[in-house]
Amino acid sequence: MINWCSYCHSFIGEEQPFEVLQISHGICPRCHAQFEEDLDTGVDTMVPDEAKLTSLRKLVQAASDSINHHDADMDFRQWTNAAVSSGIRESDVLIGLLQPLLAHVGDLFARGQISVALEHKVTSRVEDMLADKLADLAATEHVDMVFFMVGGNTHTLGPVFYSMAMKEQGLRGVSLPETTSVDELFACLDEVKPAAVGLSAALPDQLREAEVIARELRSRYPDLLLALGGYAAKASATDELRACFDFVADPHATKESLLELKKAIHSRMAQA
Ligand code: B12
Ligand SMILES: [Zn+2]
Repeated sequence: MINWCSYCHSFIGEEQPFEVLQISHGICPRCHAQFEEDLDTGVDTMVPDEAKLTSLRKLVQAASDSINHHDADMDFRQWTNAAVSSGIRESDVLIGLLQPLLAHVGDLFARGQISVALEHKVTSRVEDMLADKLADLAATEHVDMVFFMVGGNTHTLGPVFYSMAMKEQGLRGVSLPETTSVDELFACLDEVKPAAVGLSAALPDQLREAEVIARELRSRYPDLLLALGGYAAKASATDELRACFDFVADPHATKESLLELKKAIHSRMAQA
């Protein structure tokens, strides 16, 4: 289930059962604070926008219908623009609509309900849509976090989505290509000197490799903030692995994890 705020229509987070691609409505922390203030003042300023709720549901329905009907020709750019023009923040569209949609596609494929061709077509349509955003992300000089794809992890959309959400928080993330070696990562860190490095792992083997890289990073760059993320990061990480990192992102709670990361990066910068 995907939880959205009924009042301001921002994405709150994913909740169990994660595999159900449906909108559930709650209240975000900011609107909750306003709600409490209204109780104190006796003036009710909070009005849920039914039309927006309906349009959000329609967007999710249109995407899931097209996938369930084995139609890979969906125009994600138009779909994203429709959501943004209805007042939804772009990073919310990505992590609150597209990410659960891609997970749904992965589940359908794992259950044998869609072909690998359809899965790949949907993914490449999302990649195409993000091509212009990547150019946009590359436009700033300063880098807060360098993403490294562990063990050739090809799930490159993850760090791109995350970097777009970081951008809205005033942080800049840059991903290295999945073919980058560990030595090239070190060379990049020496040159760019970011506050943080983020290892992205989607598969269990990649997690094991992440642990080895994290130990090496810790001894070479003791001041660098070490982050771990990706599909496998939260659910399959052992305590021993987590202890090698300063921060482990939860793929179902990107928004919360991002605020935590922002705090960690800022405190690291203040110490430097
Ligand atoms: C699209 C996709 C692919 C595409 C990726 C294209 C691309 N350019 O990204 C392709 C086709 C290449 C692919 C390949 C494979 N895939 Co795949 N893939 C998916 C799918 C359907 C969606 C992934 C996605 O893009 N999600 C959207 C993004 C935004 O989410 P995300 O990656 O989790 O990233 C978010 C967070 O995790 C976080 N994040 C990510 N990295 C980092 C790093 C840091 C530091 C931080 C802070 C945060 C962070 O930021 C993002 C924003 O919230 C998933 C299904 C699923 N449930 O996720 C399967 C899935 C991940 N794939 C899977 C598998 C098995 C594979 C293959 C092994 C298949 C094969 N046999 O070849 C290969 C792996 C190749 C490799 N060496 O890595 C499995 C993994 C199961 C497991 N853990 O063991 C899944 C879960 C499918 C399934 N249900 O079986 N895949
Ligand atoms: Zn709200």
